[in-house]
Parts: sequence; C-alpha cells; structure tokens
Amino acid sequence: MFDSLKKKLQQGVKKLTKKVADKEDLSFEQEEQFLHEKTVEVEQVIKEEPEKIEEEKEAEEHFEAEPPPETKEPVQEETLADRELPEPKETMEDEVIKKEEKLEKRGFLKKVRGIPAKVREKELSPGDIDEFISDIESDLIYSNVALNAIDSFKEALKKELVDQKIKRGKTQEVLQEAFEKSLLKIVDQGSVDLDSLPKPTTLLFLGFNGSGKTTSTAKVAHHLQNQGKKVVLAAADTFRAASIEQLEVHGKKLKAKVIKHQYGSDAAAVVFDAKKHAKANKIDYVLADTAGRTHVDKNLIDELKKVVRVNKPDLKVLVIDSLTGNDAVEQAVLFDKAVGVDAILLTKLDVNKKGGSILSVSWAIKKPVLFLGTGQDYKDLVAFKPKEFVKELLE
Ligand SMILES: Nc1nc2c(ncn2[C@@H]2O[C@H](COP(=O)(O)OP(=O)(O)O)[C@@H](O)[C@H]2O)c(=O)[nH]1
Ligand SMILES: [Mg+2]
Repeated sequence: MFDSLKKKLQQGVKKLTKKVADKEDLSFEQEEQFLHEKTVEVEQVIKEEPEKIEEEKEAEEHFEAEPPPETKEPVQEETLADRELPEPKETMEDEVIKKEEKLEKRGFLKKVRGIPAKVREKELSPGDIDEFISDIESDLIYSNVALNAIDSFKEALKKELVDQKIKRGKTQEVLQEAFEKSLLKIVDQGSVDLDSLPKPTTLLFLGFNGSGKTTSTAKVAHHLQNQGKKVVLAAADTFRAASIEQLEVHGKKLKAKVIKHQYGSDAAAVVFDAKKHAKANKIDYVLADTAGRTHVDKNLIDELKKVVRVNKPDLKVLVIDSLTGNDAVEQAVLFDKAVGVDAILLTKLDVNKKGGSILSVSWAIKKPVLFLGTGQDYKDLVAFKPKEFVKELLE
C-alpha cells in the first residue's frame, strides 16, 4: 500500500539529511585550521590572565588538599557528564575541549567559548525547509497530497526543525522524528470508538457513485460481526438500478437482514425502518447504504440531507475512492458542507499505490480516517491507525 508516497517521503528524509550534512560543513583542513585557532585563543587567555590562573590554581590545589576524595569525585563527574564529549577520532578537538574544561573549572568559560556550534552542531533555517519542500513538492502532489496539506506539513516541519541544534551523527534520527511528528499532525484527526456510540448505532455510508459504498457497508458489517456484534443493513440507495439486489446478495452471504423498500421510494424511510427493526431486535448496528451523488445532483444531496435530518445517524461515514486522486478533497469538502462528515473510509488502496489522499482528505475536513478498503473481499478492510501509518511511511 501507498508505496509511492512512502518512497517519496523516504527520499525526502534522505535529501534533507544530505542537506544538513552539506550545510556549512567544514573541510578537514578548515576544521584543523579552526581548531588550531581555538587552541591559540585558549592559550592566549591563559597567558593574558596569569595571575587569575595562579589564584585559581592555588585555590584549586588548596581545595584538592582539603576535602576527602569522596566529596571531590562527584563534582568532577558532574562537570564531565554535563559536557558533550567529542567523537574519539577528533584528537585536536579533544585537546581543545580538555583545555576548555580546565578553563571552565576556573570560571573562564565566558571568555573562551569553546568549540562553537559550527563544528559540532548544525541548524536548518526556514529557507532550508522551504527549499527542500519545493524540491519534493511535485513528488508529493504526484502522490495525491493536496497543496494545503503540503503547506501544513511544511509549517509543522519548520516548527520541529528550525533552530534545533542537530548534532553530528544524529541527523537521520532527528529528521525521522520531525517527519513523523509533522505527518502525524496532518493525518491524526482524532479517532472514533464505535463501541462507545449509543446502541443501536446507525452508520450512514455516503459518497460518490462507484466509490465503494455498498461494498464497504458489507465489509464493515463483516468486521463488526467478527467482533460478535449484530447488524442490520438498510438499502437506502433507492435510486440506482440493481443497488437493492447488490446489498441483498451481501445480506445473504453475511446472514444479515436487509431492510428495503421499492426503488424510487423515500430513502429516509428505509433507514427509519431499519432503526426500528434494530431497536426491536436488540441489534447493535444499522448500516445504511445510500445512493451515490455528485454536486450536480441537487435533488440527491437534498435527499441525503433529509435522511440525516430524519434519522440523525450516529456516524456519517464518507466513502472516497482513493483513485479519484486530487478530486477526493473536493468531494470531501462537498459532503462535509452538505451534511457534516464524521469519519472517512478510503477505498481501493490495493489499486492506488500513491496513498496521498489519506493525508489530503483527512486534513481538508479535519475528520479521522476510520477504515481503509484494500480489496474486494470482506476481509479487505483495515482499521486506520495514524501512528502506524506514519511509521510505515517512514520506516
Ligand atoms: N480493488 C478494490 N475494489 C473495490 C474496493 N472497494 C470497492 N471496490 C469495487 O469498486 C466497485 C464499486 O463499488 P460499489 O460498492 O458498488 O460502489 P458504490 O457505487 O459506491 O456503492 C465495485 O466493483 C467494488 O468491488 C477496494 O477497496 N478495492
Ligand atoms: Mg452502491
């Protein structure tokens, strides 16, 4: 699943890692030169302040002579533990640090600032992040990540990374974490606990034609039955030819009752009857399939509004075909405006390797993704977990 997005993001982490590595990196000679200058500087201070050094030294010797070794030890340990020890290979850096530590003990740290950040740490500027995002933007768009989701991702990355001191050898780790957190901000739009909703719970499946509403209604029924729940199906697509029969086929396979009326009849009444049936028979869930609509189907949108008004479903699940790519956002906004969407079910992720619509749709309407459809069988339904999704994208 979502192989393309995964690949693009992983390339992104690599590119940014390289950017950090290239950043203000001193060549070996420059580094040697720099450390040499630092050593001279340190020695200069020692030379210029001989009395002070003497005083300190005396005080230190005096101090060393006085207390028993147990009390002296922790003081030394604490100072060392506070310091970031240099990587072992850099012997010159080692030397400077040793001198620096000596001076620190004598209160000279303010004068000699030690090895500055540019040798041991690096920073990214907002401009670096902008540049990096514009590098990978077209890849992300290709993977169906919408522009506003990309922008938000960029801002989140800036918050995570700008002004953060990135230590040598830790770049990959720091970036990985920043990517994870930033992606999670986009995709973690809360969660839905079906068990906690009042029973019987009515789930209304809505979306465009062919998005996978009927199939998903049946898959969710199967999923709930596997958890020992009782379900009834409502054939509230009274519009499309053969839709009632399609749901009946599923009902038969799943051994679940299907409540149906005539074609052309009032969809709201079908759901109403299904709810009544559920209450009377102690059934946990009413799963209502509805007719597919588009923004031009004003009548069908009005009908959907009526279904919602009359039945007050506990969860309006928007079914979106991930293959619709960047149109998915438009669809999501349309339905959310019309009736208010509570959760998202994205289908056909077995066919669509891009996966960016998961980010785009949930970010566009700030609603959680509940399930992913990953095939045509009942078992091809995955409960969506934002953290796992993000981990998988970046692992
Ligand atoms: N590969 C694949 N096909 C799916 C998935 N979900 C639905 N479909 C197929 O998409 C087509 C339309 O589905 P349907 O449930 O009739 O859509 P509806 O018009 O929204 O009710 C059918 O051929 C389904 O088998 C999925 O997750 N993966
Ligand atoms: Mg259908």
